[in-house]
Amino acid sequence: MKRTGLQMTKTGFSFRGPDAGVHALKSWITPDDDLFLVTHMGFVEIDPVHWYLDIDGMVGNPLRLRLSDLQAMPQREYMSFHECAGSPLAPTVAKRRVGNVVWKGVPLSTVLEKAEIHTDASYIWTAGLEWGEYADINEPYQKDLPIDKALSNEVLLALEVNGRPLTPERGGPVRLVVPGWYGTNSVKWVGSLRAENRRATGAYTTRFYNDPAPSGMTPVWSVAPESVIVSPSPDHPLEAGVPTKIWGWAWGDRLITGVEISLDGGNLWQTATLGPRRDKSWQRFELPWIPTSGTHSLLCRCIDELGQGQPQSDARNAVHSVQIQVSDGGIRNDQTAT
Ligand SMILES: Nc1nc2c(c(=O)[nH]1)N[C@H]1C(S)=C(S)[C@@H](COP(=O)(O)O)O[C@H]1N2
Ligand SMILES: [Mo]
Repeated sequence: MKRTGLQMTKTGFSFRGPDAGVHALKSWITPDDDLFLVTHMGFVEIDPVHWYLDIDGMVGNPLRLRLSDLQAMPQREYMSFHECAGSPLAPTVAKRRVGNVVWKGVPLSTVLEKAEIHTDASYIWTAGLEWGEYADINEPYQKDLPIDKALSNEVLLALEVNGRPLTPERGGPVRLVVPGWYGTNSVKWVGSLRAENRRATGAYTTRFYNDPAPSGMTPVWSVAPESVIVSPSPDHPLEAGVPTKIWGWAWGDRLITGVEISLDGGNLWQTATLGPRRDKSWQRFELPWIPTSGTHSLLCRCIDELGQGQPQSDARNAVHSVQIQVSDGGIRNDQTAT
């Protein structure tokens, strides 16, 4: 049964992101205009007055919370990178849909405690309120979280991003946010939570967003270490002999402890300077560079505190490379002199 106050404004899969890709991501906090948007079935607009969240399943105290109920609860802010895992139909293609934002909302744990979840509940199932088709299926966007992650203090029922209420396209009035995990887990337009003792049964957890692993399938949850070169970008001309720097962002569920840059397509690697992390934000890296003329293939790769790195290719977090043309300073000067 559909709720009242809901309207699909666009149907079908949709992706929006900056034209310049990762080269647009110049600021520490990504403004909404540069932050990618993804939806599988379309965008839904929800009248905030009609929105509510049902919490049931293995709970002692089933709840229905309205927006005003959530707004009256203590909220917290949490800074986190936000990254899409890419298409579930092509999971080894690196899409680099990423940003870094400050979410604000009610910790999911607060609501789960109020609902008195049973001690033997091991998963929280969540579902979005939109409807429609994706691939060849027609079912709600249902995801799940193991109870440990669901109760961790960074998982939020978010009402705001970067100091503003969530827009309808961003999943407003309320979305789930699961910092450190791929975007697919952060259910937009969230309308229900269920405590269960097994994994969710919908296509978005059983068929999509599972990676093949030696032990069977692994859910697409924790974000693997990844890094991108923001600058220089291919369309920004550089001049030989003029000092510049190579810089970008590195992130992952775990703290990034090292970034290396190659100037020669991956033969030799140099250690970049790496900045701090706040909450689960991305981290800035940079390396000074005095380019020589010609074409250069710049690469970056990172490693996290567990020693995990990035595959060279065929992975959503494969090593990022940028081809840069460097003009001969002398010729350039002659030209400008005429
Ligand atoms: N209800 C709902 N939530 C959803 C999705 C969706 O299609 N429906 N897409 C997921 C995916 S794959 C990603 S990457 C993020 C994107 O969030 P954003 O559009 O705010 O960047 O939302 C996730 N939450
Ligand atoms: Mo995604």
